[in-house]
Amino acid sequence: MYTLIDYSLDNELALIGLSRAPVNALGLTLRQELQAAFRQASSDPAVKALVVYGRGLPFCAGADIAEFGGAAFDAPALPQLLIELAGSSKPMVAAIGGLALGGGLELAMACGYRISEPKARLGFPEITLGLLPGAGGTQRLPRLIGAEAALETILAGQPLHAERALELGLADHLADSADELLDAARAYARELLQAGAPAQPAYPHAEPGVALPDNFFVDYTAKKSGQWKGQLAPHLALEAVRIACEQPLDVGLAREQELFLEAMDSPQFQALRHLFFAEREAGKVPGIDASLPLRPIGKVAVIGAGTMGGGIAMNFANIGMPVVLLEQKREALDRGLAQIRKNYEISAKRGKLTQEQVEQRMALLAGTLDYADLADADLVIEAVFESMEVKRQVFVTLDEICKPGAILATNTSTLDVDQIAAFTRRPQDVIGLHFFSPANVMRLLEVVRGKETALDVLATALKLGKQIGKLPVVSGVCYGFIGNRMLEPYAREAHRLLLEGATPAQIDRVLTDLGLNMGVLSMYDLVGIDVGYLIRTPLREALACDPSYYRLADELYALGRYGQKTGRGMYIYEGRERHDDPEVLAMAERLAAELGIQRRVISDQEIHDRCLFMLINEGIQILDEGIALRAGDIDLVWTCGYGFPTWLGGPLHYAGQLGLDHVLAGINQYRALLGAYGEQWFKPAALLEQLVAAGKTRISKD
Ligand code: T1G
Repeated sequence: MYTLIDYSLDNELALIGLSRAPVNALGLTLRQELQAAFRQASSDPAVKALVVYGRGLPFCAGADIAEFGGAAFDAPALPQLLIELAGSSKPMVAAIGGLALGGGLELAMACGYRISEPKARLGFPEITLGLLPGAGGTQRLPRLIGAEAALETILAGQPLHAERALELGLADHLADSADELLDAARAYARELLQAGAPAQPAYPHAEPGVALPDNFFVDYTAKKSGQWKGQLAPHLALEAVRIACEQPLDVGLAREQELFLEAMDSPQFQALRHLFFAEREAGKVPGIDASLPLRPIGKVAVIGAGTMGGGIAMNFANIGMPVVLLEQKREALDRGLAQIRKNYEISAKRGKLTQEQVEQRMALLAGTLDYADLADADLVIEAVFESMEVKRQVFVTLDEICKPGAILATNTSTLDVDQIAAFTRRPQDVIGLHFFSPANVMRLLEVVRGKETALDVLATALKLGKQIGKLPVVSGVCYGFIGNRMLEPYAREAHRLLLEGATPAQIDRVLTDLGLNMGVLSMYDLVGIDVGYLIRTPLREALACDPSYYRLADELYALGRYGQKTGRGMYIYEGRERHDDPEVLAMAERLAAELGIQRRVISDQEIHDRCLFMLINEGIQILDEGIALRAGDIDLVWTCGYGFPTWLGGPLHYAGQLGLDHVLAGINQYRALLGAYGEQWFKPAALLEQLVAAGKTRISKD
């Protein structure tokens, strides 16, 4: 009778097991069957109580995101279904195993009672999708745990651990383990019946607004809205919780629906849903499927104990994997290990690690000055100086000493991985693993496949990347791979605009107003103008055609003004304070005169268009060359690695929102407006022209 529900009777209990792989997403069929099973149990006089659980699966990951814009509201729509369940005349126990997220937690809250297993996670990720809970979450949660805790939970988007859910009153009990959850839920249901418990107990915070200080929501918005820059959903979620504090439940549920539909109609939801599925697509590479055997990785070696090497090593120690860290000199090695310990101690101070975990992880990290200690490593990652000669020496040595089948990885950010692979007799075992600094924090990992990289090496790197909590994105070999290659023209326009009349502060403000974490010029001050200068070395010769190319940055480099690290770069730094530097403005004027550039007032729109259109154009070119497999991969690189606003979906999704024809017209307009400079740089990618000619609104190669 049911295909996605396991319905069974245990004497006076009806057990409703959700079983829609892989995460019990509440798609139409599951909703229909859940409604039918609920009605069957409700109308069966032998049934006195119901238990809802995830049968061999997580309890429920929420509404089926793939259905939005489709069957999401086909009857029984989730909000209406949960109102029906909440009106049950018989006690219902939700047995939460694994996770209850979004609509899944709303389902659990529509049941009168909740029992969880100790490792379960309960939360509302909707805000990360540009949404808000839309099936009673904003109305029931405040009544269960109080308005402030509810607001924090909904706006955080991060799940609560079961212990915390118990403390807050979101869960009533904890089972001893996941294996015992269903038995414990059945026992709990019987206890309720024994005690004559009501089907729907009174809410602990029946009037959640009573305990709030005056003007709570106004003050909360004033305090937090800076963090919400440009995002719609947090404001809608706050409004929904405010309604919960002021209106009866049925009024609040109706208002929540209106606010949810407003969020769902927003471009921000489209953008965040795009990233949600892009993230799951990123791990799928043609030619790699689950049957491909991976290379066993039991021991990792990292060469270089500097900032990058130390951060890289931490990723593996964090998952319990032994790491040997190689340096050339004892003091460098000791310094590196000391820095790692310091990083862990900071996490411990913040309560993210126990002291025991710090010691466990440090015990996994062995230092050495001897390459011979790398001989039995299954994976070696070099994070040495960004020089091809240094990389050559490292890989020639690794080729000599590493065991057959070991994966040899370079952390280079711009050098040619194929050239590095060719230093060895085993290019099939060589791959790029481009971590982003700080390597133990940043999620993005560019996995750079050389032309000879073996499929099993690539597959192993992708799986390991996920295991260490990274978001691996595959890139082909080219200058700067995906991220840094796109950064080059984006930042080039910012630097050129300085000569044409814009100021660093204006340029950075336009970009942060769009939603980027940092303006590109202050980003270079953070990373180091010297780093930028060195990274551009391979390009400089090829680009001698444009004497204005990053000219002001090169002057600052020559003056030793590297940015934050020297207290002066595009800006002057006094501690954390950043100030405009009049000498930079004067330098820009002088250089413009030398270069014959007519300075003028530059509009914010021009800054936006020139920087973003060049970023987008390069991304489309990368896609066309096959360096990136999908537009979504490119969007992930820039939202996860470069602070591009997630609610715009990444540069290429954003291009679709702007209109590809608008982007192409803008590029052509600036090519005409900017004379020789425009001719040099504002060349539209052929794929962009093809997409526009075909009337396409989104970017894909197929
Ligand atoms: N809808 C549709 N598909 C989903 C899904 C969902 N909610 N969650 C996961 N999947 C698919 C995913 O695309 C992938 O598919 C597979 O399941 C495994 O996922 C009304 C409006 C649950 C923590 O935001 O956070 O409820 O690639 O690779 O790493 O108020 O998936 O195998 O074909 O991520 O173990 C709210 C989103 C929805 C949860 C599991 N819920 N999902 O992580 O596996 S909106 C969410 C996740 C809502 C209500 C509102 C994670 C996970 P494929 P995976 P995982």
